[in-house]
Amino acid sequence: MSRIVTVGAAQLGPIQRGDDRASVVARLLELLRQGAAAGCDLIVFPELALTTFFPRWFVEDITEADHWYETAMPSPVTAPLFEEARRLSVGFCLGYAELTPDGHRFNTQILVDKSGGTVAKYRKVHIPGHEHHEPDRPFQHAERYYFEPSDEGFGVWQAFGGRMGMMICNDRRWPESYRVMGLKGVEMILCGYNTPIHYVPDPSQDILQGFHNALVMQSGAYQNGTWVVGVAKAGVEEGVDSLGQSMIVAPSGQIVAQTLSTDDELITARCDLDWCRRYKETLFDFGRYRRPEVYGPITGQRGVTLD
Ligand code: CDT
Repeated sequence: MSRIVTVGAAQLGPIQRGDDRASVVARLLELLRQGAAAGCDLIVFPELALTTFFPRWFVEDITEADHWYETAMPSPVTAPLFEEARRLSVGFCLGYAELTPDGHRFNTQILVDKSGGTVAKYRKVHIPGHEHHEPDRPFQHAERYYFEPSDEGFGVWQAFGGRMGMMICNDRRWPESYRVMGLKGVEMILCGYNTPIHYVPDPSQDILQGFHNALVMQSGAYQNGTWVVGVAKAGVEEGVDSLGQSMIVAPSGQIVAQTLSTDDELITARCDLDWCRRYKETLFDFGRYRRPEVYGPITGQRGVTLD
């Protein structure tokens, strides 16, 4: 048996502070059309794909940052994406900053089907960086100021002929993200990211950014028998160099496609969702081999305890 989803990882190059939404949507539309021409069922865009990565600046009054957030999706400026998706019969996954009517701020990703309808919304669970202004840093990573962590957790949705999951950037470094979705039978995880090369708290990690990016997604794919599609906003954005290396990873943990540039670039792969069974029904047959009775600390505590 085979169940094929042809997926496109639509990496974006940098979005500068002065770039307006309309110009970014035009770039997304171009990638969407390239993907449709390549026979894609689904195009995955990065985290915060409509704007520059604004948490690199701090504002005293958070409402001064309201213009970076979307209050509706679709909105007049993003509606052409939904309309083009319907016209071309291709789905997409899009990351953006969400400001809810009651004033909550989330780092959000939506999954849209081939008719332009929203299948699901995911709000980022693991929020990295810091909550206060740190003036000595060369740039801020104040995601914890701009976004609250979602308590809704990780969902898996029936779409595109399979079981689709979503996570956002820092979520991909945590095995719990994959495993929660693995326990819901996920077959393809969609993940946008913005990863600065320079890790301010420990610069010795800078040279390892590409290695760590591949390490976490390849192991998450393998250990849960799922496809993983990781998509960067890459390149030098407002002076901050960000990792590219967007990739499509098979349930074996093998990388089947990877970007070569740090610009707008589409890579595609023909993903057979039935390949997931090779791992889910053998080495990682959860029902047969897992031992939840000894995993209690994973959900019972947050930090490390020493006896
Ligand atoms: N966007 C995002 O989550 N980026 C983080 C940066 C590392 S911590 C400042 C990441 O995990 O790639």
